[in-house]
Amino acid sequence: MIKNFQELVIQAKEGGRRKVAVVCAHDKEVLLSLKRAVREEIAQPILIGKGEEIRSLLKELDLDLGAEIINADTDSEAAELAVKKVSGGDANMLMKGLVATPTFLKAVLNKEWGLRKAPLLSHIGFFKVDRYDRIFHLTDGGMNMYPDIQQKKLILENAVEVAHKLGNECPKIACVAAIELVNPDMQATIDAAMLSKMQQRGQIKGCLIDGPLGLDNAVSEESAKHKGIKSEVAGKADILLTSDIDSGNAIYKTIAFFTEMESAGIIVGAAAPIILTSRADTPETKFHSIAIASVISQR
Ligand code: COD
Repeated sequence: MIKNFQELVIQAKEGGRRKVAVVCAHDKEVLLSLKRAVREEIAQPILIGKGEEIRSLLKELDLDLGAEIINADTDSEAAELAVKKVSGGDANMLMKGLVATPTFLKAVLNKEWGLRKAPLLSHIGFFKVDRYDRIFHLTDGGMNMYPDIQQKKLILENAVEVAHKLGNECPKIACVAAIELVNPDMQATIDAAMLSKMQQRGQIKGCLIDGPLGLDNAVSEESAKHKGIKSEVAGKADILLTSDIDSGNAIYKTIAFFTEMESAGIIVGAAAPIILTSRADTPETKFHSIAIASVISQR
């Protein structure tokens, strides 16, 4: 099981360079992340967007990425060209640059030339914080807004597949809610309990699920013990399922802005891994996301 981002980068390097089609590449942080990915021999970028802006930024940053540059006049055109590069087999992965997330994702979901594969695509954030001994996965704070129980099942199945690809054969999943008891007035607690039962009955395989669990009970054995929770998952969660994009995104950004941590973010369930980080994420986060996408695309 991959325990930290250093191990992840080593595994990404073993797979050799992957072609990354970047949508709206005129972004400093994106180009700096690609600089590192090129230097580590993980990526070969294809930069798509406003050609002149990309060239002048490369010059300003004194970067030679050896990249193909493809001009696109609008963000939608850049997204379409990049997605077609991946669906046509000319690139292995897609990366979001300086473009609005919905514009980017609508191209990914295009019915004719998009990258749909699994029944539902979903976002996973990956975090390594000092106080926790493993990289934990957070889903879905980036794509699906208000998933129902069936969509939550699909989000979990995507997350389980990724955990398996990263060497965790039976990930522990916590369905996070505000409280650890089922309250009929709180839908998140009902969904969490149902997902937990679905795993026990074999309707969701390859993992252990428990919920509802508060975030504290999910990642702290001490907290779980204090509340008298007996669970194989509590305090040891590998994957946190959030009830909706608001809570997922808020947890993602709280960790990113208030803690010392390493992180990454990708969309899974598509025909190829998709690197989707927030505009505010650092070049390091974007680089880790390229590395994780690369490892997943190898497997
Ligand atoms: N996986 C597979 N197919 C999907 C998904 C999905 N996650 N979401 C929608 N579809 C399909 C639908 O079945 C339908 O066939 C078609 O796509 C259009 O569906 P709509 O009309 O519900 O979807 P859109 O195009 O209006 O919106 C899809 C987005 C992913 C763009 C939308 O859900 C969105 O904006 N999500 C939030 C993204 C965001 O702002 N993230 C911010 C954090 S970075």
